[in-house]
Amino acid sequence: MVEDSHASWVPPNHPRRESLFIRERLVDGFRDGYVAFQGLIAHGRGECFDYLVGESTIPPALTAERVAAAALLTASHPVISVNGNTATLAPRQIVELSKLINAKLEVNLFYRTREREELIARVLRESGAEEVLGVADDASCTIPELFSERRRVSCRGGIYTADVVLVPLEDGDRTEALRKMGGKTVIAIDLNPLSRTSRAASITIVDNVIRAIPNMIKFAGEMREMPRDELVNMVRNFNNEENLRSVLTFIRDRLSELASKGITLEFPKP
Ligand code: PTJ
Repeated sequence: MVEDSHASWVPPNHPRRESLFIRERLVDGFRDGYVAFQGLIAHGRGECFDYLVGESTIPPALTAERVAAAALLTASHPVISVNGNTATLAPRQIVELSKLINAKLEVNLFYRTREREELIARVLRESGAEEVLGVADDASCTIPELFSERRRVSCRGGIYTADVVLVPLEDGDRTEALRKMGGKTVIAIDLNPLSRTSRAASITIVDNVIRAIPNMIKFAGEMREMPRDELVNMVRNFNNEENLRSVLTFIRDRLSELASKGITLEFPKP
């Protein structure tokens, strides 16, 4: 359950209460100046795909979350990239995960402004982060073959030199550019299994950031004492193509079942 300051006006028995809370978080982040206009549109797209998976973590997503935790635990230089939507949806969880896996946090924005960078860094610090990379002049390294503002990254052990990068919820250009750099495992969290991000990542988690990050925290906690070889093998044996096919198959089967069972709500007969 998402705790929220909107609890007073959303009726306790509203059938979409949780979803309304989450939506309000985006609006709050937008009003506070760190969620982009376009972040609101992105959220709507995410909600649509969330309906298709049943607004819960589906088995292939759980597999990807477990493998992602293994990749992060065995990384030499893990980095978590944070944008406006992630900062408003799961700030404390992102910081908790970063501490658990010893990852750096870096602000990286498509719609980059100095004000948004600083506000997101502040949100992360207020959520317990000690260091936040990628703000102002710190973002002075450039990802090759990338022409959006996302190309600007920290040279201080951030995305530029990372061997494993977690990119929750983004547009696909950077994921592709990071893969092209070589030597980087890119973990994406994206509810759209067909997005360029999903198709370009090394490990794609088709799940809502709201659920995926807590799941990864749980897995990282459980797996941190596991032998390193076992974790490395988990990552090696993971096949993203197969996993994405399982996501599509899951959605297809779910829709077929719904179509055969019937989807309208039942009401008392007049
Ligand atoms: O904060 P900035 O400036 O970096 O901008 C962030 C946005 C999200 C606006 C920017 O990266 C963007 O334009 O992204 P797109 O191209 O709209 O892609 C966002 C993807 O995230 C879409 O495939 C959505 O389905 C997906 N998505 C949206 N909300 C969630 C999500 N995936 C997981 N969890 C969500 N809550």
